[in-house]
Amino acid sequence: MDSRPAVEVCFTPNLYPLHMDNADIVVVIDVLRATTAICTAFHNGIEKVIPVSTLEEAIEYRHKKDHIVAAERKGQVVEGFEYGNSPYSYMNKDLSGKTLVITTTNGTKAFHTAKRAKSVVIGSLINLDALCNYLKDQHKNILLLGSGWKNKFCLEDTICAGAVVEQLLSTGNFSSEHDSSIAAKYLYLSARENYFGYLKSSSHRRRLRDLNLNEDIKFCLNPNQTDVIPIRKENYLVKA
Ligand code: 3SL
Repeated sequence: MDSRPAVEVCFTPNLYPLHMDNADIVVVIDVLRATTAICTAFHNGIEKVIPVSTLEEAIEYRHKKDHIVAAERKGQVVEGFEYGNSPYSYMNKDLSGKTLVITTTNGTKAFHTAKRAKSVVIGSLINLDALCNYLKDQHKNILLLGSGWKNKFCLEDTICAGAVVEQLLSTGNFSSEHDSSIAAKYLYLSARENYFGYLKSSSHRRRLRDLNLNEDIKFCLNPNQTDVIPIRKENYLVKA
């Protein structure tokens, strides 16, 4: 039996029960766009992020001092909310000391799917190398959880998971045995020269393009723009 820690991939939240038992650290990934937006917010000074599943929960925070409340459904800012899920909303403003409360269609739900995991961190392409360096130092079993779209497989989350699998396996200190992890790694290897082109016909790229969000897509697919590693503490996220 291989005694090295495992790095495995779970394609969608509804498959999580099949994978969760062996996971010490769950990495929640929603490249387009929730986990990218969360990393961007931390990079620009947000102190704390509270991911919530429902609009009702988000509304409860609306009048709290120093709280920014964000809600996305169908790729758009929900009526009545000032913020949505665009990483650009969290740039070029003073966010220091503030708390972001955010609900999105899939990403924040995936965070809650992993609620019983010992440790949860947030992954995206924009914090890819920093995330991998952090994971390499933990010597723990890692599960990369793609947020998908309403429990359907998403290519961009899988490619990001595959990039992590590739980096961790290349150290020789991790093992991997599931076909989902092998598939994610091969998809990453095919995509890595040109994520934007590779994902041209993917469902969520098309969905966001139809909402004129091409600049968001380009930002989310541009790796290694930040070193932040959002990590769960109680029911919220802080910087590791
Ligand atoms: O599903 C989610 O959590 C969102 O990231 C979707 S969107 O990119 O805001 O449309």
